[in-house]
Amino acid sequence: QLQNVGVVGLTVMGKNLALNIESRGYNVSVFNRTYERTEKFLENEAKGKNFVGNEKIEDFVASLEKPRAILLMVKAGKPTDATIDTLLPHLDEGDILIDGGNTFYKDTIERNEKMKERGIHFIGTGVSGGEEGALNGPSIMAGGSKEAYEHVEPLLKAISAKVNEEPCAAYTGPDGSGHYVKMVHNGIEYSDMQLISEVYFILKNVLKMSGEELHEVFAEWNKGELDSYLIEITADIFKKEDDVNKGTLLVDNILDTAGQKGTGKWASQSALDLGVPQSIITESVYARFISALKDERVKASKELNGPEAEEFQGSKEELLEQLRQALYFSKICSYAQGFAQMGKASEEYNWNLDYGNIAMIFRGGCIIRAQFLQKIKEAYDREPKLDNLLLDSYFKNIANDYHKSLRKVIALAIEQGIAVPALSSALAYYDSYRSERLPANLLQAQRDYFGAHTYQRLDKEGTFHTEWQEITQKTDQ
Ligand code: NBP
Repeated sequence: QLQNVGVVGLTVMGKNLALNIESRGYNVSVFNRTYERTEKFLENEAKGKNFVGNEKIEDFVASLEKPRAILLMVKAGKPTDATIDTLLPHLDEGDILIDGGNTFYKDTIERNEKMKERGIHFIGTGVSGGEEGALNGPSIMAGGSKEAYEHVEPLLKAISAKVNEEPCAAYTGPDGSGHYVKMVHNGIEYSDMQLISEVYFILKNVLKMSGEELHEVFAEWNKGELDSYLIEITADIFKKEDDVNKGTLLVDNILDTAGQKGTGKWASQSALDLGVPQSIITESVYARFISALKDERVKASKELNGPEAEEFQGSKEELLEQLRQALYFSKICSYAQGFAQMGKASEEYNWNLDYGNIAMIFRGGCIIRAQFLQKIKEAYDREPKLDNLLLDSYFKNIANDYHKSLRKVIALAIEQGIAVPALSSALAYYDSYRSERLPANLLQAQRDYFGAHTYQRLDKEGTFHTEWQEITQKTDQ
């Protein structure tokens, strides 16, 4: 009997996705470069289920019904190329390769081209939700051949997360679009986490909140506009006691040095390439970098002064509400940047991304899942060509009200010497975006002065250059 689907790569993600697929009624054939991994899988998690394991790649390919649908869950980069190279000689025209790894979108664009020449369909798929999501329902962002997508759509929808019974899996557009959307998702995940962490630090250091109080604040916030997975797990984290230092919280004993796998950085790099402002994600990446300078920071903390920490004199209730509003509004600014970035990429690569649909697939399974994604969907339903989320009626109302809280929170943090890079960059973005005039006129004058880069004028068409030195010399005389 031929198997319905093939899965290559049996570490955490591949194993869990394979189990997820099988649990939806598919027969699954599996392959892993190192055969012991396959054997272990078959002896343990897969025992008694509809799996077939293969030691040789040719047997694996031959075990699949045609057109073959093969999900690759191997390390991104060279391992993905190596896996494709071993598969290729055994594949037939019309077979479908789905790369579910965290692949750089430009690699997906290239592989898509190469596979097209060979008559193989290639689908670059963002899969979000980590280990748990892979097993029970991830968010799936598939880019590539539309025809092939339609063939595997029932499978991808079946294994994906569901929100109100709607699957969080969709076709994003051609070639690298799925992996691009996943990359921006990961960038947004960085900024969501950084914004929450900055607010936590104010709660802890200004309001001197205990773990129990922190838990209550986040649990309460999770019932309203901020309702999301990340706020929910943050509330949980403040309940976890430490097993080593009894009577303390685990979070207080964790080294304040953040790790990363690089996808947030990719999102920033792409924004720089496209020339779109992506300051909140970028500041969040930098915040991780500076956190990693722990030894230097410990030294510097003994050398460099900040303001004297003053006891907070204001109303705790008021500050709590300001922090909630600041967090929600900054989050909106971050999504406004993320969606604007996808808009620019869509133009650049002709992807024709559907932003409302993307918001819908982010609603379940993935790390940034949140109630407010429904609001983004509604915004794009109202105006599919929306320039910026902040201009939508719902988001505009929030912005026009909550920006005041964000200012108060940032001012407080500055007074107390607490770094809030992501919150600050959200406000700087907002204030820049809503400014009819910016000081770039002076920049243009400077550029024209030292480099004859020319400038345009407000009052007439054309390109101008001024001999600035002559003018200043004349004025000096
Ligand atoms: P890893 O990213 O650790 O990849 C391990 C797999 O890659 C193993 O099957 C390994 O085979 C195979 N592999 C390597 Br390494 N080099 C190879 C090569 N040269 N040729 C063939 N196979 C090779 O596993 P993971 O954490 O399960 O993630 C799988 C993919 O899913 C990655 O792209 C990851 O970025 C992505 N992803 C991960 C998460 C997450 O939360 N972990 C979430 C979403 C997406 P071996 O057993 O023979 O060494």
